[in-house]
Amino acid sequence: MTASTRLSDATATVARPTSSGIVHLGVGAFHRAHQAAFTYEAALLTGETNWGITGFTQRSNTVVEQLAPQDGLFTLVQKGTEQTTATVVGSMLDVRNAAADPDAVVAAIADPATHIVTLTVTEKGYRLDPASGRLRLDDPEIVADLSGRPPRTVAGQLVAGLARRMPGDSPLTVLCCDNLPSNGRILSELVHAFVAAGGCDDGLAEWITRRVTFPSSMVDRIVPATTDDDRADNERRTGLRDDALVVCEPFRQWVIEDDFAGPRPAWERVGVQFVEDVEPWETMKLRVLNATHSVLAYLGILRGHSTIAEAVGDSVLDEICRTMVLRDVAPTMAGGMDAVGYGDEVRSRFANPALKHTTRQVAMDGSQKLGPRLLGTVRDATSAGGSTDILALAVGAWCAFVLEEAEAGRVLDDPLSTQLARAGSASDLLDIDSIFGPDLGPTSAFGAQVVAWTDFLRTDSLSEWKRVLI
Ligand code: CS2
Repeated sequence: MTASTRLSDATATVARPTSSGIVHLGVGAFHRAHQAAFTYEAALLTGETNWGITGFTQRSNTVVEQLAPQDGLFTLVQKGTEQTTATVVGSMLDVRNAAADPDAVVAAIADPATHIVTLTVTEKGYRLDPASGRLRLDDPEIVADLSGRPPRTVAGQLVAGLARRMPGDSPLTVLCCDNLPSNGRILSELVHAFVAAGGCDDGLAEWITRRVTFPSSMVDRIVPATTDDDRADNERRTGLRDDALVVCEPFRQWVIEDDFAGPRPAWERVGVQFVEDVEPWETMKLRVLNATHSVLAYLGILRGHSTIAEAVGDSVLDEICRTMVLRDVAPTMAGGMDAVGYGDEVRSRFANPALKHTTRQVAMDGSQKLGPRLLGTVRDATSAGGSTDILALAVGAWCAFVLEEAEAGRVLDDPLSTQLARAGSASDLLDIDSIFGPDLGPTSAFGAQVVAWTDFLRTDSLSEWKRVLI
């Protein structure tokens, strides 16, 4: 065997499904380490062969180039603090680029053999106004899809696929797996908003209401970007080259609202939880795990830490995160939810040094992440008369990061990068309505706290940081 023999059906003995009951939009590393792995294990247990996945990337061809020559196979490397394990996942049957072949995605959604469409397109992929959670009907790509071109946006693809599916009347479950609050409801509203704006409904909205479900779900697994070192280690170990390899932590969780329009894999047999109302889970994950992650990313970068593990190992930052959950987040949480205990568990997962999850990876797309992770809590805490001080520090950390990146001449990895680069102060940033809404702007009480923290973070020396906690 030569060093460059590639992982594929010809070189690995891996059980494969025979048809795709699932279409997935957004085949990034997270999907492969999460839904694809759960689905593969469930199919292995039951022997059902129709739970293959046909995946679509939305723009980049990289994932297609990585997976297609490997017949969709990829290695999942789970890095624990002490132990690393690796398995090959066989559920991806086909991977295509939706931008290059827009009709393929419409046809796959319409195919009656497809029972479930899952999505991980990231927060920005939905083209929502972050403050209101509504589809941005003035987004140029949405406008272009509405004018009837082959669809390129998620809303356009789903609606075109559903319209083509309607004559066969076969039900469908559309399962959002992105980090958004009430993600099923948001996606359902987005689809209906697109249908209404299209102006030629022909009974589609009514059919969708009757035959299509949008369960909410909470997904969790830390999946850092794969590095060349990860791929080289694997090649040394197995003798096979795997360009599609994915690295993740051992922990994984998936909680789904039990609202399926048709059949689904036996996910409950591999640890997936089905519940009546997923909202308490989603809220806790977003406001504790993802919020802590973002705080560690922005403050971590300001303190010179390149990984999340380094940032949480910095006792000042660890303490800030613990205090944020205890003082500002936990009091807003529904009774029965142990936000403080969950926060402690989360920080010990973040401390896993094997993961090397970079602060810059978590810092990207801040304009889309602040709302679901921090600002909802700010609103709840404010109306209950609770503390928002450390939440303001968290938002101040984002402001300081954005301002310092602009000063250093670096372009932000954020869909609002142009607008953000024009801001000269925290007040300018707080003035962006699509992020902060009309209520959390620079003249609000919260805005004043954010401005004060941003000034502190940009002027005070490292030793002064201890003051933060007093
Ligand atoms: C992270 C998440 O990149 C980010 O913003 O906070 O991707 C996080 O790793 C996952 O939600 C964990 O489930």
